[in-house]
Amino acid sequence: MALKIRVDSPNVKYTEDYIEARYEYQTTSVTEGNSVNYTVTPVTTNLLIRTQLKVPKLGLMLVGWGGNNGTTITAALIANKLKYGSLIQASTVRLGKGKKEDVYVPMSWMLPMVNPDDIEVDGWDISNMNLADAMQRAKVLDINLQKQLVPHLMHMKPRKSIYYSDFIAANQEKRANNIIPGTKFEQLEQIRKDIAEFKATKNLDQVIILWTANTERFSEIIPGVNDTAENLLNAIKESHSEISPSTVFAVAAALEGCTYINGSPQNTFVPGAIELAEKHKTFIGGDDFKSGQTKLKSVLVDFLVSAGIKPVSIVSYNHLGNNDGYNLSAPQQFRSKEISKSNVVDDMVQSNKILYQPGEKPDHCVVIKYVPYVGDSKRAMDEYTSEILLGGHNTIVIHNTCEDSLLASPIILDLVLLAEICSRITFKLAYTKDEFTEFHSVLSILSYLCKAPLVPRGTPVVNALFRQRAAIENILRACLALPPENNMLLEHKVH
Ligand code: NAI
Ligand code: DG6
Repeated sequence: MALKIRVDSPNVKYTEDYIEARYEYQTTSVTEGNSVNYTVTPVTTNLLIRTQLKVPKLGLMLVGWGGNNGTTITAALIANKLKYGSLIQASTVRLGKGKKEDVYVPMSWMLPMVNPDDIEVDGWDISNMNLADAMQRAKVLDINLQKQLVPHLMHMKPRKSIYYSDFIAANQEKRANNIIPGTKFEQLEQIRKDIAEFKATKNLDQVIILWTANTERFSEIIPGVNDTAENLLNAIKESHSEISPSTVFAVAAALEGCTYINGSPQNTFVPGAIELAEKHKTFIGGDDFKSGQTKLKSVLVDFLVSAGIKPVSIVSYNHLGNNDGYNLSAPQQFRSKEISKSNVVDDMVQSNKILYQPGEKPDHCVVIKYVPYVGDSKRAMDEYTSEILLGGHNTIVIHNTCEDSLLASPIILDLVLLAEICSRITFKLAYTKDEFTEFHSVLSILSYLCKAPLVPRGTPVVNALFRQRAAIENILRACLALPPENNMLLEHKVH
């Protein structure tokens, strides 16, 4: 594997199989004191971080393959491969200071990553429409691009999937003509067979499964049913009515040793599903792609609160006319999305106790309306009202129009590439005989790409976008024994 970046440091060792970084991980521990408010202690942990160099042959299985996101990401990957003008993987990170100016490189250069052109795509849908027809139904891509892609997509047909009518909106029923019959256990077994068959036929090293199907209602957490891994497996055997299709997919993924990512807001990862992933040492990530309105919110509220400006009312409307909007026009499915969109400012609000008293929060209202005419071109309107100096008010209004699926598809790709590289990174305490260990099953590093980040039990949720991005950047840097980006630029500030 030809590396794009090579670090010249005694702390980095390159072998044929891996890069090993000796890394001083520095944190700050704070305790409340008596004589002073806080006692602060810098803590250094010496780590060895190993990144395997062999990039696997990767398969991606999308649940909801025939939907707007499913067809758009598949089309984008093919268009990119055939050089039809698609632009993917466009974000860069600052590597360091060059002779004259800062040097920025694509994030994918930091460590050897899967080339999107090499990803094999497959998937399931409750609709049997082939991907070419489904792409045309979605009306997302430019007509000329659609015409070029039809021959490449028409032979792709989604596998049969799992449909329980009360989890997604009743208005989706007419799409459901491609369903695996039988009990929940038989359906689980079929999904497992699909994964194994795809892996064997395409000779893949690894398969990642990603839910980009309709938003489901929340599942009830019932003791004895979905609260532990064992109970969840038994509940599937008994075809318990509260087990959702997305949870059956998550169980299949864990049992097949696959990473599973949830791009929708529902609570697929019931406690039993998380425990199962932990038991099988597989990775899970989610929930709900953070694409437009929420991404901006997690920047804007961070800016306001950290500047000492107090948001007191946040009102977010959007309307859209795609099938996602149609599904979300049903109350229970809207409720899943409302929960996911509403909690995204909590950590920022809690970070400033000068502005907010304990328990105080801004009013936060989320409205979504289905307006068929606008199709995939979602309109998002936000009003942020904040209190400023001497009882004054600052009101910011934003109107954003964008093709929903063109925002979500790159996020799908980033989630997959990042989850894959995480599976090749291991850690151990330096100077010990400990074994190298992997990331926790719950990949909270994916928070940057998710509206309602899933994190390991009892660990902090970070919603602020640039903190989330810095986490990714600095972890990749740590794998090369590079210090975190601190933005101090003292070299330019001191004589
Ligand atoms: P879509 O409605 O166009 O596609 C969903 C597809 O899932 C449909 O083809 C449907 O037939 C299929 N489906 C439903 N239940 C299924 C099941 N049990 N198994 C297999 N297939 C099933 O929706 P779109 O726009 O592609 O969005 C997909 C999901 O991503 C939605 O839940 C949406 O809320 C979520 N999302 C989308 C964002 C965006 O910007 N587009 C951002 C954040 C989340
Ligand atoms: C309407 O809100 C439809 C949703 O699926 C959104 O398009 C999606 O959740 C994106 O939301 P946001 O807030 O990240 O732009």
